[in-house]
Amino acid sequence: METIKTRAAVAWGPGQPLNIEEVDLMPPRKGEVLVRIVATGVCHTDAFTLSGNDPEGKFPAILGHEGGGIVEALGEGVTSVAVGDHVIPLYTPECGECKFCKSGKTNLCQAIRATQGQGLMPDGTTRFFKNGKPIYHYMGTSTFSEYTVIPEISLAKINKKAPLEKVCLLGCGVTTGLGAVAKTAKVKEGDTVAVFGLGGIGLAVIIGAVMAKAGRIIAIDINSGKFEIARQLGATDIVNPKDYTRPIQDVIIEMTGGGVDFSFECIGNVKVMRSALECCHKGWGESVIIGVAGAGEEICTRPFQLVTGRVWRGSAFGGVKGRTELPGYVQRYLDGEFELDTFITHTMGLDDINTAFDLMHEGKSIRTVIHF
Ligand code: NAD
Ligand code: AHE
Ligand code: ZN
Ligand code: ZN
Repeated sequence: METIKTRAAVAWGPGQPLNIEEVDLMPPRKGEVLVRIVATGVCHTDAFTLSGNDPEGKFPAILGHEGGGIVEALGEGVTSVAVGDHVIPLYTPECGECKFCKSGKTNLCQAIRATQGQGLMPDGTTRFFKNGKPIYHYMGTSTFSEYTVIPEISLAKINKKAPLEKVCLLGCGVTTGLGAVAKTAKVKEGDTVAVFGLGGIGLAVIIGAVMAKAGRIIAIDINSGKFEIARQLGATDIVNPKDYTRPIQDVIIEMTGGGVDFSFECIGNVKVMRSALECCHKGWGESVIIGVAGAGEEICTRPFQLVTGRVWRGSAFGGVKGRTELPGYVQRYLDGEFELDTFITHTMGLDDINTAFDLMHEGKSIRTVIHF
């Protein structure tokens, strides 16, 4: 196979708009797969990296990690997917062989984490080039390109009946929220839940909490434009911190007669992470950090908060193992267990992708899906 041309949105530097252009894409090497991306969501993490606040951010790069696509060609030795298969790229791969995969305790496969974090394929090189100069990969996926090369262990093969322009959202946001509730927190019937931040992640947490039959779901955001959807999805209480002068954790503790069983931080704000921990019930409340905070940011609380039984934990991709478990989430969507349409507030072509970032920053979108 020859090097091909692909249309991509290139991030040339932090804080700069993406540039839509043709770049060169080398064929897949051993253990790699060429995928045609049919659609991709735009997640806040893409904006976070583009902003320059991601310690792992490298430029120039092709961002995007919430995609759905079709296998176009196989590199040497690839056996687990075939040309024509429908796939969701995984920023959390699943090799099945590393200490992490074998532990049964985590989804954080580390087989290719080091090179992935450097914007490189597992062999330490890139497949994208412009005028002979390398362009970095992103999160092992680079879905803001019509064609991309992805390691075999970073592909989940899914049911072909699933519409890729919808289930692409299971490549990050929706799975992250659903999994954080079911797999990380293990919310049980009757539990009280607080959700901080009502973007794609927070709304998926609400859906997950409804599926877990949580008794009370408190939705918190500073953008009141998010409340209607949160209610539609099943939030029982709405809180806007701007309506209060006292700390929001105090408000929630009072509302709930002592605090929540579980809270989820879905923003990436370290001050809110503290509130999310401290609104948890003394003795047992657990707070799950999902939001990604910028370089140099640190969380803090009084250790007494933990001494007195609150638990702080984190969740990446909802604790979901991509190759073995994600196809099941796609099937559950097809079976009607949850819907995705509410998330998709905007659709557009790749040429307009900078508008998707603008809409996110203006708080006007939940998810924009880019159709190629
Ligand atoms: P988003 O921008 O769509 O939503 C964020 C929401 O937080 C918005 O509704 C915004 O109004 C609200 N918000 C901002 N500041 C707030 C404050 N001080 N108090 C209350 N609400 C506030 O983002 P998203 O795509 O839903 O992503 C949310 C976060 O989750 C990001 O940090 C993203 O990087 C991270 N993320 C993590 C994972 C993971 O696996 N851990 C996966 C996906 C996304
Ligand atoms: N590069 C950042 C960390 C970014 C981060 O935490 N990413 C999440 C997924 S966000 C998806 O929208 C994740 O899965 N983290 C686990 C991992 O191995 O990256 C930094 O701070 O360096
Ligand atoms: Zn994401
Ligand atoms: Zn592994």
